[in-house]
Amino acid sequence: MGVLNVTPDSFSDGGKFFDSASAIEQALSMVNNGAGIIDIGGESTRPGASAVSVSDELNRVIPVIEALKGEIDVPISIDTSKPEVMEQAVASGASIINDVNALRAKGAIEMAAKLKVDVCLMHMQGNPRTMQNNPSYVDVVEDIKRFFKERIKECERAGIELSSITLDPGFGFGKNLGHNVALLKNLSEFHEFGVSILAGLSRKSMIGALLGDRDVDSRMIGSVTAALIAVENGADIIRVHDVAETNDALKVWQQIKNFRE
Ligand code: 7PJ
Repeated sequence: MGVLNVTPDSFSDGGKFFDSASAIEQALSMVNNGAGIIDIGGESTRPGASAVSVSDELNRVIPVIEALKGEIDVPISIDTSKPEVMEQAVASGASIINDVNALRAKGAIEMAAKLKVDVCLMHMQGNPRTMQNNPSYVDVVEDIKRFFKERIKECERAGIELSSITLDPGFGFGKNLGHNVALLKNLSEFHEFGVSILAGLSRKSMIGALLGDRDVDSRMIGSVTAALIAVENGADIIRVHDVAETNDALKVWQQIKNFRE
């Protein structure tokens, strides 16, 4: 899954792809480099980010989805928590809802059920504004499993089938470095729900921390390494900014793994 942020303030590439023309160029390049999904987001969810209105979010993402629709042959996912944005994005050509709020916003679960598209339910403790203020868990893996169990139950009650759900532990969303590392090491545990697992580690602060306070522009190799570990530990989908580099690493890893002497 290649990340396409159409926001002026995303932490890693904010502003770079804000106009539709460059967003389209970036999406095409990610597809050519092997992306199997393009994830479009119009609201930055980085720690401390401010909220975006429905109309601003729509104005950012809809023209890009419309322009991409006929140009790329991979699914488009919409990174949003707002039911109104889900509805218009799907009407414009998106076929996956990627919600960092796991369909907890008012009306979101009903909207996703009505639209009958695949959904990614991500775990977040707190909200983007405050989530990094002392996140705490009894047992991060078990606590998030309990959250997923509850959300899956709610989804099924609303008419969303298990087979259309993907789960994501939400690296960096209300987690300290220890929580993030524990989740990555134990990622395969989330397979107990029998659905796909998505991991988003690309350029996140945990990579910066593991590299000794490395700034966001110099986290590519660290991110590729973490992506590879996620796949080794059972991730089915990885959400990345650096599609070509991640794809190279996965190709080498996979061929060596499958090599028969
Ligand atoms: C994630 C996301 C993630 C899913 C963002 C960033 C911050 N969606 N949207 N998983 N992160 N499913 O790009 O680092 O980790 S926005």
